[in-house]
Amino acid sequence: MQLNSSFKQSKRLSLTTEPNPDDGEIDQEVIEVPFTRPSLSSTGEGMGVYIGQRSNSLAFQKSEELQKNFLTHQHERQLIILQDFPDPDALSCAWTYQLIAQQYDIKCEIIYAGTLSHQENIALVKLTGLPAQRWTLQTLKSKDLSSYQGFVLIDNQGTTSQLLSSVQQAGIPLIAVIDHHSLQAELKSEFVDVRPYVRATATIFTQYLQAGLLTLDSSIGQHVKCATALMHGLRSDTNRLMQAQEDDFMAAAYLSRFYDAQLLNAILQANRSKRVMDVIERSLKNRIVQNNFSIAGVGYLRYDDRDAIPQAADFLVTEENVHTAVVYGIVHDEDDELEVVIGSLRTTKLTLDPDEFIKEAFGQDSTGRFFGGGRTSAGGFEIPMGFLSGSNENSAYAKMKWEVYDSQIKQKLLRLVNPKDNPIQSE
Ligand SMILES: [Mn+2]
Repeated sequence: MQLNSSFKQSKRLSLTTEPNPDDGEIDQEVIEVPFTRPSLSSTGEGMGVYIGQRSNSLAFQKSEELQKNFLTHQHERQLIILQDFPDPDALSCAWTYQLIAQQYDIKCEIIYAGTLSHQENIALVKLTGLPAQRWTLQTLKSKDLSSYQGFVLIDNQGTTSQLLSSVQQAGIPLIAVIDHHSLQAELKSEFVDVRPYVRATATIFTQYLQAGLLTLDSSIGQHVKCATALMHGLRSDTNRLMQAQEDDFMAAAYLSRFYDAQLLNAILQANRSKRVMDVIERSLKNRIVQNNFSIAGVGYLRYDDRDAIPQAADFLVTEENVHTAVVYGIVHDEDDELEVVIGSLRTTKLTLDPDEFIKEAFGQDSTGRFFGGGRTSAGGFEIPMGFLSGSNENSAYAKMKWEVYDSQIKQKLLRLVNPKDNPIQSE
């Protein structure tokens, strides 16, 4: 069930034994105990409502147990080991664990040995800032493993990670296993929460959140991003909720209070290369927001990746309080040593005419041709760099050139964005 065909890397999982939904396992696994409020929960809010009646007692019991485990490991450092090709379920849960652990001054590093091969995984990590690191066996050798007092397996049981044996050989104890694959082997772990009848580990982690292990707050950006990541993990392991069961739906319902639908949408638009994601990341990092305009220069990019610029603008315009985004960069064609500044504008503001805006901002060349124009809600521009093209092997020159173009474009845009001397009404 967790093996979604869209996640090819999952094929490498050996954890494929799936419970038969008809074998009654679900009811056998869960002890029916009347709902009682645990001492654990500080928020408790909505718990009885949002966690399926069948499993709430187990979810509570495990949350309480996990909290005790955190308490005994305060101020320590832990490694969270994911499968070599981690999927959104694994990544989002590892991040949630890290955030919960922080409250106990436990510092966790989220590591995997392979790659983020799927577009959506790359998108997830880049767009949410999810703190996962790739550690190869080589990396492991360069680390002082004695500084870690424990390791944790999330959404796997160690059978899909190259890192496991080295970490075990270093004598680091296994602190927790939290997974929804069938039990692979008896694991010597302090804490075990393996629930094969749950469709996503993200459901288990959401239940921990509901039980009060971490109080999500919509005004904290990281919480919103983490909730979005969990929603993505939950959706991708349940084939967009089509295979979700009551617990998974309840978890999704809870996450719906906190997640960012637009961010999730951006993550799901996954037909993007890694280089495109890098450009979007740069646009996020470099953007300046003024008077509801978001402006971002992304530096140099290859000709093949020029489509990343409109995609970045599409993404930036989804930010709260932004109605117009302009993203630009220097696109170079290696063969011809040709360079051109390419920019895109996206707006949701009905009274802003992209064509007029771009023509006003950048004007015309010596032959009277405008550098760009637009249509409803979108526009673009191209400024040839002529004599200044090429010679980028001299990095100081390349940097200087970018800085000049970057400041000139910003000056021209900000002249219009700034209402003081704004010839086009933009509010
Ligand atoms: Mn999973």
